Amino acid sequence: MFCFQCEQAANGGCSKVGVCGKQPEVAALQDLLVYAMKGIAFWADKARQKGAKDAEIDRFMLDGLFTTVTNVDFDAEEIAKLVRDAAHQRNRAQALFEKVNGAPYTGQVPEAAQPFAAGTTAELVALGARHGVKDSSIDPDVKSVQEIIIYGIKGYAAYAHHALVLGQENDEIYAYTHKALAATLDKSLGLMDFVGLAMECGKTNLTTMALLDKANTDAFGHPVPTPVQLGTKAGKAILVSGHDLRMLEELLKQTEGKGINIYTHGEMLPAHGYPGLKKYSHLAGNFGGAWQDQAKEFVNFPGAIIFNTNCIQRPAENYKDRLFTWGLVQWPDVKNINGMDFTPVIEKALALPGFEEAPGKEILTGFGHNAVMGVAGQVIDGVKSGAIRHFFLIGGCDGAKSGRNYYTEFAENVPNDCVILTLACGKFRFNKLDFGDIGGIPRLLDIGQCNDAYSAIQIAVALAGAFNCGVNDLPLSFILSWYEQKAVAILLTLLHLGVKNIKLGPTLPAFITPNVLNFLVENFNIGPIGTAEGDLKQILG
Ligand code: SF4
Ligand code: SF3
Repeated sequence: MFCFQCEQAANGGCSKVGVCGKQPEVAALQDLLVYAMKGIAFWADKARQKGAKDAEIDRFMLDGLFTTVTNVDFDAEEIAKLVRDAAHQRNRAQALFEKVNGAPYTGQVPEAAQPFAAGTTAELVALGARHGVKDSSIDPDVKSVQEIIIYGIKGYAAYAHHALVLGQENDEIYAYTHKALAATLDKSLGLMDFVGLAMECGKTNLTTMALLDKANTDAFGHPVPTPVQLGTKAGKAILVSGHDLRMLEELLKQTEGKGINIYTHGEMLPAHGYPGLKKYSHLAGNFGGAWQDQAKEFVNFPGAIIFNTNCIQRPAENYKDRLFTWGLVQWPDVKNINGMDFTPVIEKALALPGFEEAPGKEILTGFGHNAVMGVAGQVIDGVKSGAIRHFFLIGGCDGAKSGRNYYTEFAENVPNDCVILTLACGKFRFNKLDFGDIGGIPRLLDIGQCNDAYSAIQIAVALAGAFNCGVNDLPLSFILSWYEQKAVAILLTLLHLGVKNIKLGPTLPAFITPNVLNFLVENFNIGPIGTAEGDLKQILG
């Protein structure tokens, strides 16, 4: 195996077993799934160029790509099933093209787009081992940008999937996905073609985040600033981890009046801000810290636990029997809920002791674009009067590697006349600290999940409009942390929007070659994080 798609990648890439817990056969099957997706895309793109499309194929792409995101699916048999489905969808995509074309394709069909025998899991593992990420026939810089594109697509596939669960789709997303994946099979394309496609990937992720923002806010209303309880309520308990709000809503409905309290974990924290979710009085509070602390913390959760998206880790034996996964998230021997019937989770919670009453600290969430625009006048006046000197967007993923203390130190050292905007799970490094306020505006504004980078962009654009300048001219700095592929998608969006001077950490991606890094530095002045003190000094002068 060889995988270097996430920040945890060991010594430039995991080659024996994943630091995340991914076994070699799972890695081979995921590689084969991505390879098969390229093959489907080859035909689906050609069919689209002639005006034919197929919703089943389009949606299958989201499932297949989201499955390969870090910390989503560790179950070889489940991935093998998807590979078999992919062989079938490939055949359907070719048939779709031939039908609209009125004749078979006469050009050269790359190997990835040819039919393949979807045999036993062992046979698929062997096949997958031949189609890994390493490919010496491709120029390393081209390969680097191709991988950036593929990871960006994987990232927004997750967002598009959440939007689809809420019934919202956008054809632009499918069209770009097919075009870009098909392009990775086209040997006639060069480095700058892929650089263009990478920028378009950022644009497509912006479209996807906007779609998800619309899906979430149409369904649950715009988030409003909301205090979230970190203590516990007396009663049975279920912990929900992940990003999917629709799944949480369904669980809230099915547990109403049953004496079960629902707690959020990790990226579910911003759910408390949505009127359509906070109206449930048994949405009790937030439990634990960021995803990488789950094994240590879940042992102390006396109820059922369910993951609806990344990031699941190898479950410890002391909570595995009360752990569930939902949808595409899979861990071998952990019960998966496929669909919206949460009876097994509810029964498990009822059989467990639950919590005693123990009120705790409260933290604030719910500062989406709508809420922040509501106080835009105050914010603008604050900047004009000098009461607010600078904004820092300190956001992104969290992770287990050392070096992430930088983000805590940075937030702690931001001067009192500056506002911190935060989003995604990186906020758990500092969101329990007291930052106070500036004239009634909290100094720490939790914008939401990683996909709510859309809100951050809306806020930045509105500020730029108010001050009649570009986003790069605002007193605003981006201090980002990355871990998995959604962060790649968001980074591409910021680059697509022309955002410069981003500081990225805790380490730079292993899939970026020195030449590609130079390109990013020259064009966007993107740079690695240094020390919190040094970076603050450099930014604030
Ligand atoms: Fe390693 Fe990350 Fe790939 Fe897991 S997803 S195998 S930790 S690079
Ligand atoms: Fe976190 Fe996995 Fe990336 Fe949604 S939950 S940001 S790491």
